[in-house]
Amino acid sequence: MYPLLDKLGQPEDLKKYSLFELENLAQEIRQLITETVAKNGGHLAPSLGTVELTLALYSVFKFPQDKLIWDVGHQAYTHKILTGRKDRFSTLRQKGGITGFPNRFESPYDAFGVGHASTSISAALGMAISRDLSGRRNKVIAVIGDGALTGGEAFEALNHAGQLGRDLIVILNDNEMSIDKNVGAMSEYLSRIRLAPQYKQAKHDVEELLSSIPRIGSKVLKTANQIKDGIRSVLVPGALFEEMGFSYLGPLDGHNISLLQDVFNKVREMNGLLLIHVHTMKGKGYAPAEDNPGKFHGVGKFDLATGETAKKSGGAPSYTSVFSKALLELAEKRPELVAITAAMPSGTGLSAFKDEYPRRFLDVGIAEEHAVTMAAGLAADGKHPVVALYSTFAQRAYDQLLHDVCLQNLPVTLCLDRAGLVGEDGPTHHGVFDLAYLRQMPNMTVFVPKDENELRQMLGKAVAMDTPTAVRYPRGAGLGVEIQQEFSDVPLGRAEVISEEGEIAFLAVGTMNEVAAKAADLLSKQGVKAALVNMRFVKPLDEELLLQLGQSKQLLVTLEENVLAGGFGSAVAEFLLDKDLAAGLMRFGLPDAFVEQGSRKELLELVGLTPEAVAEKVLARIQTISK
Ligand SMILES: Cc1ncc(C[n+]2csc(CCOP(=O)(O)OP(=O)(O)O)c2C)c(N)n1
Repeated sequence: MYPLLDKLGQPEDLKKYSLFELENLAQEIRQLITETVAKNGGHLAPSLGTVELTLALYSVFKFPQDKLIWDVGHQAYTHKILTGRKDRFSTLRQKGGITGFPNRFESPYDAFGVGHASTSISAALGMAISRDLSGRRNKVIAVIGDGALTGGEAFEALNHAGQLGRDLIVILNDNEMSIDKNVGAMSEYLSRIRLAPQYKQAKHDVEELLSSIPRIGSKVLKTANQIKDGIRSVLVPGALFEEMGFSYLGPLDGHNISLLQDVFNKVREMNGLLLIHVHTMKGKGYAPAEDNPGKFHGVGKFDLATGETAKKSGGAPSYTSVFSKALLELAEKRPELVAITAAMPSGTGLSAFKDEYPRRFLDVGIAEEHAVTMAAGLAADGKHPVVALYSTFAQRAYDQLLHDVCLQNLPVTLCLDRAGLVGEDGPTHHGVFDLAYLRQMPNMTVFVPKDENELRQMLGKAVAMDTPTAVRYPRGAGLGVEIQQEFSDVPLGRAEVISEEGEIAFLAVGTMNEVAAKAADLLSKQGVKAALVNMRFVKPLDEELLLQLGQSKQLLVTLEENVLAGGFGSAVAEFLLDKDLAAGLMRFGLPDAFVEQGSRKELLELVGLTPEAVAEKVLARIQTISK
C-alpha cells in the first residue's frame, strides 16, 4: 500500500531519495494521514499543508542533532511518520498511542512539547543560546504558522531574537488561515507580500536565481547576507522582519520540494538570523479539506470518500451551541454586551454573534492575554465584554484576569468552553486547572453549570452582574434537558439541594453531578443513603449550606472534573477546617499528574471519576467510619 514509506528506515535515508521519489512519498504520506484521521479524528488540514515542507527539511538537515520545533504541533504528522512512528501511526490520538502533538517523551526528534500556540520561536531561541553556550554548531529551526504568529509570545521572541542575532532559522508557514480565516495587521502584511505584483515577479525570479546557484560543495555561502545580497536586486519584501534583524527569504512555494531543498541547502551553510516565508495550502491534496480547511482543521471521524463527518448520536445540543444562542438573545437586550474570541469564532460558538453584531464582535487572533486586558479596557469604559475561550488557553491570561480584571473589579464575563477532560487532544488541551486558578482571585464569581439549561441561566446571571465572572462548561453535547427560554435568576452563591436525606452528602460541580447521582443510586442499593447537592458555584461557596451539612452529616464527598490541588474540594476542606466542623471529607477529582489522551470515557475510568469507582471508595470509607 505504501511502497516508499514501507522502505523508509531512518529519516537520514531521505537524503538519498530523488526528487521523483520524494514527490511520490509525499502522496503516500498524504494518503496515510488522511486515512488515519478519517478513523481517529485529528488535525488533518494543517498536517496536509506541511508534507513537502517536512520532507524538504528532513532531506537537508540532520535531525535530531539539528533541532526542529513546531509551533502548536498540529501540523507535524509527517514529522511523526518520518521519525519512526509510521507503524504505530494508526494509534494516533488514542489511549496509549501516538500523541497528536510533538512530545519529548515520545521521540528524540520531538525537540519540544507543544499544543498551545506561539511558543516555537521562544523555545528555539533558548536552544540556540544553549547550543552557543555549549560550543555546538547544530541548526535550530522553528516552524510557525501565520496564525500562531498573531500570538504575543511570538512577537516577544522575535523582538529578543532580533537583538541577540543568534544563528536561528524561523520558517513562517503561511497558509492565510488560523483555524478560521487569519486576522490582524500582520496577516494583512503577509498578504501584501504574497499578492503584490512585484513580489509575484520577485518570487519567480528568486526561484530562478536559487536554482541557478550551484548546490553546496562547489560554492559555500557563509552568511545570510550573502544569499540575500544575491537576491536583493530582485526581491525587497519582508522589510518588517529585516528591520527587526532577520534576513528575510520568500515568499516561497511551500509545496515545491526542490525549491525548498535548494533554499535549505544554502541556508544550512550560513549563520545568522533568518526568516523563511513559505506559502502553503491548508488541506492540500484532499479536496474536502482544501474546500473547507476550517472544518478539517481539527476534525472527528469522517467518511474518506465524501468528507462527511459522523453524525452525532442523540439530539442534545452542544454546550457551545447553547452558549452561542443564549448570548445572541442576551445581546439583543443588552447593548453593552461585546463578544471577544482569540482566533476561535467557530470553536467557541461566536460565529453567529459575529454575523449578527459585527461591530460588537472582536477576534484578536491567538492572543488570550490581550483579549482579557482589552476586555478590561472595554469594561472600564462601560461595556460588558464576554470573553469566550477554551479553558486550557485561558491559562495564558492568568495575570490579565487577576491584575487587570479582578483587581479593578470590572464586569468581564469569561466563558470557558472545553473545561474538564477533553479526550484525544490530551494533556495540552485538558481544561482541568481553571477552578483552582479562578477561585484564588478576589472579586471573581465562578459558575459551574450541571447541564446546558443551567449554562444558559448562569450566562444570563453573569452578564447582569457588574463584577468579574467566569462560567465553565464541558466539551460536547449537553444532557438533553429542557431549556427554559425565560432567563430566570440564579441566586448568587446558592447551591441546589437535590435530595437531603442521608448520613453522607455528595457535593458536586458541573459534569460530576451526573456521576454523583449515579453513585448515590449504587450506594442506596448497598443500604447507604446519600444527599445530593449541585453546588453550582465554586466561588462564592454556599457557606450556609456547608455549615449545616458539615454539622449534620458524617461524611461530605466532593466531586469535580478539575485538579484536586486547590480546586473545589480544597475549598470545602478549607471551610470545614476553618469552621472546625466535624464531618469527614472525601474529595474526588484529578490527581497531581498530567492526564494522558484517550476517549473521555477511558480517561474518566483512568482517574476514577465513574459512579462505580466513586461508590466503591465511599462505601469502603463508610465501613471504616462505622467500625
Ligand atoms: C494559546 C492557544 N490558543 C488557541 C489555540 C487553538 N489553535 C490551535 S491551532 C490554531 C490556529 C493556528 O494557525 P496557524 O499557526 O496558522 O497554523 P495552521 O493551522 O494554519 O497550519 C489555533 C487558534 C492554541 N493551540 N493555543
